Amino acid sequence: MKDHEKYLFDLNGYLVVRNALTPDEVVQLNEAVDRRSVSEKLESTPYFHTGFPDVMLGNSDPGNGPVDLADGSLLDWGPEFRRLIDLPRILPYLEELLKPEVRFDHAYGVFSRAGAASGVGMHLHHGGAPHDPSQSYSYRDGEIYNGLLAVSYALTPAAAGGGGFCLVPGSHKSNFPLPQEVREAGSSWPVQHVPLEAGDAVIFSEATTHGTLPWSGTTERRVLLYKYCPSFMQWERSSPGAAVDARFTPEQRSLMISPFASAGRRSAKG
Ligand SMILES: O=C(O)CCC(=O)C(=O)O
Repeated sequence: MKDHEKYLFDLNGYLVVRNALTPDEVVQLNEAVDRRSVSEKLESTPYFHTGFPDVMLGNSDPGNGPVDLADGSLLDWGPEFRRLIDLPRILPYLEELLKPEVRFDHAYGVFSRAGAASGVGMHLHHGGAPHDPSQSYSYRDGEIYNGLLAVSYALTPAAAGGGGFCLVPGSHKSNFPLPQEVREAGSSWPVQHVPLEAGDAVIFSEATTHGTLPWSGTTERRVLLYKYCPSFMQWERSSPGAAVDARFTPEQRSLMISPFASAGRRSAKG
């Protein structure tokens, strides 16, 4: 992680990594998403989250935001999805931002129908206050520390003004709870939309107030979220959400083992 990237992450609570996925990886992931009949499902449910451990299933009311659809774990959808656990382009960022070591926690997908079909987005959530150690941000003795950290991969472009991921820059360090005026700000300051090309990734602290603006893009919105913890912590009850077996490389398995505090002992090879 370069010094200017550390500066920006510390300042804003997020960082955009352009071309985190190669064009080939974007094509393969989109084909794999097609095989899960996502476009067909979007005909009846214009905005949904899926691929997470079933225990995360919550919302069934489209008026409240994304509907949660059960379709098994994203990690069981194919090798294309398992490969993202330790993507070489992203892993160095995780190693810098999660101490003492990186632990993969869970993953899921976010999908919206093309056009102005989804009238709602996902409300702004989280922030520096009230303090929640499981999704917190701090800086001490020259090092950055995070609780839950997210990597969001765009499989389709998100043009400026077309909706999608948004956040309040700097809110990972806010000392006051999210005011109602900001919650209702839509895409106005201080809420910032994050335009992306397919293949870009957004790395963000879960302590940064974030949400989703209603989608009016001309393509489907396809986003994959991979979430990580410091190695002593588990965030999601059924983490990592899939059997940790020979489908995963030893390096991936070492990121997926149960949380514990002592550092330097997370190799799944031995
Ligand atoms: O739609 C997005 O990119 C963000 C989704 C989100 O904030 C969440 O799943 O908690």
